[in-house]
Amino acid sequence: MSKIPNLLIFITLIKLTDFSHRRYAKYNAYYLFEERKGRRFIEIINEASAKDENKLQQAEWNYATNLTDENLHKKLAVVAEIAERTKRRWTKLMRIRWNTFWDIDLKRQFKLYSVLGVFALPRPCLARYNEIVGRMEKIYSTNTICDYQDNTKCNLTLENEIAEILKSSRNEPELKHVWLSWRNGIGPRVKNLYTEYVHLCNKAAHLNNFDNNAEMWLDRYEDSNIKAKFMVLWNDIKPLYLQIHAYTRFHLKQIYGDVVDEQGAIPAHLLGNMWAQSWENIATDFLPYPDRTMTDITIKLIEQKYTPLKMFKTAEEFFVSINMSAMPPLFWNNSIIEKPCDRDIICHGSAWDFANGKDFRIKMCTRVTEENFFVIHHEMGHIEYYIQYKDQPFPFRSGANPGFHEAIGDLITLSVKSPCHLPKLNMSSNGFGDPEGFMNNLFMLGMTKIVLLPFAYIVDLWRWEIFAGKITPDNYNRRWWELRREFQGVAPPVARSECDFDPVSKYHVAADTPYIRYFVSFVIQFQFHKAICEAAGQYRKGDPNKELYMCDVYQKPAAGNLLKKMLQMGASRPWPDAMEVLTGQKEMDASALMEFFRPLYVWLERRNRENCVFVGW
Ligand code: X8Z
Ligand code: ZN
Repeated sequence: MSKIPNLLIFITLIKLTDFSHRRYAKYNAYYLFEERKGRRFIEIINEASAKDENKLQQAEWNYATNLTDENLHKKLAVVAEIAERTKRRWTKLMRIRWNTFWDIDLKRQFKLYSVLGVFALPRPCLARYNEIVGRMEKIYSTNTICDYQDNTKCNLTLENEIAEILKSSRNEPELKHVWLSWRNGIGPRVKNLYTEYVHLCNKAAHLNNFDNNAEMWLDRYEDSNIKAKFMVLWNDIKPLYLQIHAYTRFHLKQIYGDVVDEQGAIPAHLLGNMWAQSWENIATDFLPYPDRTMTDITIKLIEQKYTPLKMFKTAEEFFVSINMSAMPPLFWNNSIIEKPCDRDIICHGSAWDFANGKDFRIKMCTRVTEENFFVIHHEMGHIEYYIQYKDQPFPFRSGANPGFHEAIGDLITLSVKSPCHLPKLNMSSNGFGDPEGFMNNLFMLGMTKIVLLPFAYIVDLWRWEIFAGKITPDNYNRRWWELRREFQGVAPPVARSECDFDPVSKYHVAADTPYIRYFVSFVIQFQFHKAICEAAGQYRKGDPNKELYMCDVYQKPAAGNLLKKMLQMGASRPWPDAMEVLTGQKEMDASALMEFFRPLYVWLERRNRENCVFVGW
């Protein structure tokens, strides 16, 4: 080849490079300027957004702790005012070309702000949406039922008498009465509101460029394939659930006879819980080793003169023992930990972040029971998360995903409920410290942790289908019971129709709170447990003295220090990065959970085989 064309090409290339370089520099200067502008802008809106969030939380707290129409209207006014301001900020924000920013932290803050959510609704629609949710919450929270024996006594509440009956009664007609009355008091009153609510949620989703509200809810998981991942997790865990289900049905048949079908779905009112989401309350009726009686923690709490405050202090002490935070002074001043008797409040437990770095609260109608003792740990886990990420920029003050937030307190309860910890609280009975006692303990845990999973899955499978228009109001209840049967293997005690509306008898459905977060939490808390136990030297794979279900991280700061590293990140990175900081892996994965319950799985499988129990339904 001749040299001349080569030279020409060379010169042309230099010219081109030179030209594109200059153009690139110009381009660069423009974007750097835009990025600097973005950084200044974000500081301003972070401050304004935190202030607005504080105002919104105040208004929501006032309604949730005193369910009057006046407080609802005040809340609607505050929402309208804040939505206007947020929309104005959003419009400015979207004029900035943040997609090209180099600084990934800054870009992520813009990205998180770019989804307006329900604030995108026009003012009257937003007001109506909030009014509907407020009304549904109130109907749910003020629902009472009549006594089975005495139908003039009609002030039985969920937290008190109803929970107690479901826990201790084995009188099938009474259980059916309670189950039905609770649903009769809510479903028919809420059905039309719910239909309108679905329409408004979808309208908001469309305004945010989502196909429907399910897509908007799932956006928090930042993974377009997340639904498929949930299904994989469920299929990994299902064999264990099937064994628990078969074992439980076999024993319920012995208690209730003909009411229970040997091979069918279990009647939902016999499982010790209003929604059959946790079967722990009936577990003591058929422990793997009935001679090794389980500790009744409720009795121990009462014997040891625990008050709601003492229960909170005990939970706090655990967190502090692993070098996490004590609850700040405002927490003790502002929280509501007992049901006030002079007004209606939402009793379902919740933890609140008032977005100013110092005001964090729990609202809970605490009673001195085992279940409440663990709910306190759960709620305090939320507060620990809030405290750890309080110094992050405002949009990052959130869980890595909603499931992470739900997992923190529960993670601690895995230690508290371990056979090693209960004796430290003076809460173990004789025979607790041997392998048979351990198996009983693991069974009790399975009856809550494994049993919740299919329930948590279908609460949102059902809502996703509704938001996607696959189920219409004339099929709401039918589809609900199809899913209940298919995934949980439970059935209603009497025929249901579309005049009933059973899903809304669950708080989160009435209160517009997504539920798949608990499914996520109940899987990943075992991954977290494995990681902090390893860090604390309390777990070693393959070591029979350091099994996962035995681990207690109490007084092990190494566990808390590792956990804090992840909590402090808040939502600053996509959740797989946060997961990696704590566990070294980027995926949600059921193997830690299956390892934890392995001895129970082996035991149940053998026992069901020996008893020729049919597995499935
Ligand atoms: O709602 C809760 C917490 C408040 S975030 C008490 N939980 C779910 C429920 O009660 O249905 C915790 C576990 C499941
Ligand atoms: Zn929670």
